Amino acid sequence: MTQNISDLSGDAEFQLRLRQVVLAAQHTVKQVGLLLIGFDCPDHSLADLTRMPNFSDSVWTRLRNTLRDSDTVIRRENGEIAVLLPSVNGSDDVILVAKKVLGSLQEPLLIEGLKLDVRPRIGIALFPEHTSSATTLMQRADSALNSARRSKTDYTLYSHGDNDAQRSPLSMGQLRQAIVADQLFLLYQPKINLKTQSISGLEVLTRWQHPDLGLISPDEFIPVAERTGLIIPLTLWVLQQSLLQCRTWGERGIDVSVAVNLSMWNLDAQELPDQIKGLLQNIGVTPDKLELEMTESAIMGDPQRAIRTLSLIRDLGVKLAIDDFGTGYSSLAYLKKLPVTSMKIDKSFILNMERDKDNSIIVRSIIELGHNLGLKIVAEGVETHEAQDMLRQLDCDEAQGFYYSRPIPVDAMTEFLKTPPVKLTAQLTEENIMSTPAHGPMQRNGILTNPKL
Ligand code: G
Ligand code: G
Ligand code: MN
Repeated sequence: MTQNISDLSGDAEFQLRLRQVVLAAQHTVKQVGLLLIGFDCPDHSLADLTRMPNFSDSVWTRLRNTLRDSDTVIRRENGEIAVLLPSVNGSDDVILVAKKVLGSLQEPLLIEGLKLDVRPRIGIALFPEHTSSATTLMQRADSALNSARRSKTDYTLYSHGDNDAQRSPLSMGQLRQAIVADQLFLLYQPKINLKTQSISGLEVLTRWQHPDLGLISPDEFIPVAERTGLIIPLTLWVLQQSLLQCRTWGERGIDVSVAVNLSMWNLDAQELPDQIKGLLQNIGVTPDKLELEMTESAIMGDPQRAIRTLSLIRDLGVKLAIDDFGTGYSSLAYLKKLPVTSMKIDKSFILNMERDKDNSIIVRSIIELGHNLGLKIVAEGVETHEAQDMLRQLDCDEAQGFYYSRPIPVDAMTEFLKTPPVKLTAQLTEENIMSTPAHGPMQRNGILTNPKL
């Protein structure tokens, strides 16, 4: 089948072409390869440029010179570019093409007189290796592209383990709308000081109340926010709302700090320290009331840059925590250099530590390591009294988990922080907490009074 490179401009036409080549391949031992190319822009203020026609055109020209005439190229509305390889022997062939594509995009692209420094990421899926249906091939490539973006690798082959949530139909437009239309809201989950039994702070967790799809978890919308650049305004909104709430609590005599999650992209943004400083000043909250949490992988994406950004934030007096510790590919050399104040042990080690000896050994080692580095250690995913007791014995400083409270809305948290004790139970799900906002708190004046603690 020889045909000139088709510059198909609509997804519908692309699907048609896809069906053609899939039909043709079905009767041969050959496969169909799909490359989905996305562009990450280290300078987020320029990210919108990668969605402009000029940008697609430049990429287009580079690809035309690289690919075969029989390959189909399409510019997608979101600025991504899809390449269809109608007849390949297997993934090795497609990876070879992916490398050629990456090579052709190495020189910076000139857009509107600007040298645009972009990092192409490629998601790869094959028919019939990864799916037996033409219609889901694009979704597979999309999943693979998400993995490539998350792991900051140049290209990734679809793997059956890839999360379905990564194929979510959520769009940038919807998320942008959610931020302006107040569809996002915050939940709060307490951290407990294991020595004084008081609440040492609250983690802030964002939720999206979608008008049609209902409640959406951050596991679904944060990746969308990250790959569209919307994570920057989203995080600023979360910071602003959390600090406003912290101030309101302070005015009511409730002295509590808030911890906001950052993503890798936030650490790439050089203006973040100044923005945080501005928010603290304008809202009138002291820096010690704010903590920021980020995972090891968020830091290790570009450790030098992350250390620079984090140091500036730490200099403001804001506290910093490494989140989900133990799950990333941490480098002990960097760990020592990070200006962080605490370390949160990932819940996967805590959830079954009573039964799993390996996990309890890991937890013990992490606590020792963290303490040797002068860090405060927080255990996440504490669901039982036994886990709490073990952590106390291991000299862990703080704990967070369903044993104390699930993440709950602001009204419930306010009650929780100020009224008499009735322990929140793990049976309360987030959903029924939403419909029954006020319930029983377990502490007064910051001191837990439940005898089980
Ligand atoms: O609350 P839940 O367990 O569903 O959170 C799932 C994941 O989403 C966690 O890893 C949490 O850190 C992350 N998350 C929740 N809220 C935010 C947020 O506002 N910003 C970022 N970057 N991540 C968040
Ligand atoms: O990645 P991060 O640590 O930010 O994720 C925090 C999320 O972990 C919370 O929003 C909550 O949904 C989840 N979580 C908190 N405590 C527990 C717990 O005790 N058990 C389980 N399974 N999940 C928890
Ligand atoms: Mn966290």
